[in-house]
Amino acid sequence: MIISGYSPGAQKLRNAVIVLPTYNEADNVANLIPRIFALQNLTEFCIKVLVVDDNSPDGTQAVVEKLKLEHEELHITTGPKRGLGEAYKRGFAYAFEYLDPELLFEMDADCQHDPSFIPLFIHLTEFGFSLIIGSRFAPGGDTPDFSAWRKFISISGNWMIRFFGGISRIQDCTSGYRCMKADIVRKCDLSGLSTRGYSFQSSLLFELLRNNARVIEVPIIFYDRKRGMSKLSFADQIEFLINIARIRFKQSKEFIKFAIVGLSGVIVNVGLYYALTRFARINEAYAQPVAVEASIITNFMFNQAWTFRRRNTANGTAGKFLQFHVIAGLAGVLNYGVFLFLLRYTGMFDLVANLCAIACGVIINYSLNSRWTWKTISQKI
Ligand SMILES: Nc1nc2c(ncn2[C@@H]2O[C@H](COP(=O)(O)OP(=O)(O)OP(=O)(O)O)[C@@H](O)[C@H]2O)c(=O)[nH]1
Ligand SMILES: [Mg+2]
Repeated sequence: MIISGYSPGAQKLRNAVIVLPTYNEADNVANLIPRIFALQNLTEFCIKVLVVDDNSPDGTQAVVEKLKLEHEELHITTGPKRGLGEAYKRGFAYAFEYLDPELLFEMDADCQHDPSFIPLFIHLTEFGFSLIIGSRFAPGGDTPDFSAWRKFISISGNWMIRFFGGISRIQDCTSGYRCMKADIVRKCDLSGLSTRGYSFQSSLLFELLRNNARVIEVPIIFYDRKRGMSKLSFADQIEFLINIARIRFKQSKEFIKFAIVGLSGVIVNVGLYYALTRFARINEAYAQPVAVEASIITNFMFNQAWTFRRRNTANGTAGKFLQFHVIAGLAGVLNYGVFLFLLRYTGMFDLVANLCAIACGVIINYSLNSRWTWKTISQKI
């Protein structure tokens, strides 16, 4: 495919790094790498290929070293075998340090991913997409060589991750053919992601979405490998299932913490109000705002030190403190509005209406604080 608007020969300042993890892929890399570099003139990006090899005993490294003599943009990093996820983490870290990527590709080295999609994926990033997925399950995509059993495993696994993980809009969550804007990958916290193949891919997808990746799926046909052996094991499939539960929990963990902190705020609020009015004999009109402010302060401190402690955020503490107050005010108004509405227009029992209003307040409070006050900027790999 030729993408228009680019004149070959122009100096290329932007890099697209294709990260190819390899374990015993000597025959495949000899075939694939020249096919990737043949696309160099079809895009305004400089295509760089980074092989991440785990000391393959079949001589993959020797093949790559030989190819390097012909392709100056071919790079290799080697290390011990710790699974596909670890290989990708190592590859991304290497690319960030030495290759100055604007785009990062994930791609299997076994020729199951057709490299001719690379220029199209790159082109799509110019339209604001930050994650392009080569999708086997989007309309037009297919896995014609899969056995009935593998098709079942693959489709049901994908279905589970889509629906339990709350990302039903993505049709292929475990595809290993992706193009990502490097800026968004930099923001992801990769350190805690699984080490194995499928679970790494789905966990990375969640991290990318959490960092507001704009996604498009491009249908691909995924044929069986022609050379070499698959590394997909039964253990990979088990870990994939366990990982779905982990992702579900991770998705709700911060929210649960936020709700617990909110509850502690209620205790602070009521306790302080009681102490001020009963023991210090302070007028209710003064005691109430003091109690509210005290609970906002303790809530802020706990959220900062516990709920969102892993987040690497853009704002300083003073800014966050201010934003937290603004949101508390907004949530308070919403809470009151919902309460009045339910009471007046639905005839709901007042205590139930109050509970519903509190639930709405907590959700809006969490959503705004998560997206604004503790908005993530960049997390170290
Ligand atoms: N560096 C490294 N690469 C790996 C590791 N495991 C798999 N790979 C590579 O990751 C890519 C995908 O692995 P495959 O075993 O082909 O997995 P798959 O394509 O999902 O499964 P099949 O369709 O059965 O081939 C290939 O390029 C492998 O060589 C690993 O532990 N370390
Ligand atoms: Mg494969």
